[in-house]
Amino acid sequence: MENWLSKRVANTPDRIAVYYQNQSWTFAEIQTKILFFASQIQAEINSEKRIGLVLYNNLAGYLAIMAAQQLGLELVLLNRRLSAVELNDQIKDAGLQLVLTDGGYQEDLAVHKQLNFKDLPTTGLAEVEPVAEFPNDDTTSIMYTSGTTSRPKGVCQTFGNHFYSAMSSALNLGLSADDCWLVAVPIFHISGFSILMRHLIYGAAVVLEERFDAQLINQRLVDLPVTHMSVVPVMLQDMLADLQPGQHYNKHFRAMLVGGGPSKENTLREAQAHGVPVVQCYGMTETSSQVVALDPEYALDKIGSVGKPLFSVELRLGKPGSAQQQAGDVWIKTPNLTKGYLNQPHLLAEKMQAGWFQTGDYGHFDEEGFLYIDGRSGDMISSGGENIFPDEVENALADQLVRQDFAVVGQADEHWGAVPALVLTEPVDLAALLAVGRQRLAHYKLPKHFYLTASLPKTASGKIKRSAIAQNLANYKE
Ligand code: S0N
Ligand code: MG
Ligand code: MG
Repeated sequence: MENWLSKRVANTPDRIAVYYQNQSWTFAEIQTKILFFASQIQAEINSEKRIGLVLYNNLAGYLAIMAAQQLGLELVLLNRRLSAVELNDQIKDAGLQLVLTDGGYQEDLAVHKQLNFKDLPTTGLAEVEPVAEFPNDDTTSIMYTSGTTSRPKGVCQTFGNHFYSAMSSALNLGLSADDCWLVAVPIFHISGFSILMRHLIYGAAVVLEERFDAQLINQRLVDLPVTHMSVVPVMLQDMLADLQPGQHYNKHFRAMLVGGGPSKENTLREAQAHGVPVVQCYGMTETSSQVVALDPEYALDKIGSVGKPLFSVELRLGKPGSAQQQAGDVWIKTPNLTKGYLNQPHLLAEKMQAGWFQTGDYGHFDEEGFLYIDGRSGDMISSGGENIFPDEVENALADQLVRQDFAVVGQADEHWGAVPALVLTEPVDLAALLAVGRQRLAHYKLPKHFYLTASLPKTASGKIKRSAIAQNLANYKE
């Protein structure tokens, strides 16, 4: 396909493209800024085909993504909440030579060249020749996800993946020339990045929000002509808690897309009571965002369901080749699916069967074919839309706990959905333990609860039984 930005500017140059703080820019105006930013990046690259970005949801973050795309670079979107140790693994895996970071980012990363946006050259720049094409099969974005046994793996998303994803979402939600999407989910996650791709493809405006502040965002939804917003459940909860009686979002607001983890039924009912039109959805980094969504007209009748597969998505429960089941593992087949994990093609192959991808989640259909996600195989903890694998937390703490059996498990949490809990068999200096943990792990991965017990349940082969521990937490001493 033709370069989406060039195409968009050719078609609708005068439409508003971006709102940030108290300013706005049309597509033509923002293209000028993007190409200038591209010329700044161009001055710093040699032969690299791929660069790393540490971004905030601000104008510079937006411009960096768009500019690097104009240069035909692959973007590795680094999660700024991770520790430097975690990011250095990803930088090494992706073979990055250059990482560009927001001015607000302070960590020193192990990379040949780390540059703040504010230190990019501003004079003596050569003009940029934007790429003519955004080829369907070319990777444009790479996002790392953790796994149960492997180290984090880079999910490669192609232009074709993003295009199909955007089209399927539009066929569900509808499109209008006045669409405007508020971006408070991180642009380094697919939840946020996919909005930027839809924005180019649809010609929809985006409102960039650097911080998630429920009160401020509620006010934005009153004041600005926002039609869509994407959130994870904890964000919706916070926004509803903050919504004042009689405070209503602007009359054009059409959809609050909620994904990235299970919503509580009472949150959905509260949204309904406030007249907030919720669209539940289900998707993952590997599928370049949502693959299942609840059509808004069913929002009231099918509370708790994530809906039906989008137009470009086939979904089945149970192994391909067997009869379709009413309940079982979720498998999908879709052109939104990643072409693979960076440097580790076998990892995708392991999850594929006859063209179907095993998501790792399981669920059931109701009698009308609406999908409900019931859980996930394995021990993954989903905290506020961030995934945490007990293995990575245990590995980071292992040096300090060599003399004892211990385990990290998920514990239900009213606010975050779930948080990690650490179960020990000997007392330790927790402050010292957490200080070391913090050097190695993102803040949200640190255990929030601590338990002491005489011994841990094990399998016959001596492996600690996490699921038994998770179910038994109430019986341990906190
Ligand atoms: C919920 C968020 C915004 C909270 O972050 P906030 O308020 O900015 O926190 P900080 O100020 O940085 O820190 C305050 C304290 O809170 C702790 N903390 C922060 N985040 C978490 C967390 N997730 N879990 C536990 N603790 C957390 C900090 O450590 C700090 O602690 P103290 O006070 O002790 O210093 C933030 O977490 C956030 O942005 N979450 C969303 C992430 C996200 O977008 N995930 C989705 C990933 N999945 C996908 O992208 C696939 C699905 C998808 O595409 C999708 C998802 C949603 C909607 C639509 C779609 C779609 O398909 O289009
Ligand atoms: Mg905050
Ligand atoms: Mg709040």
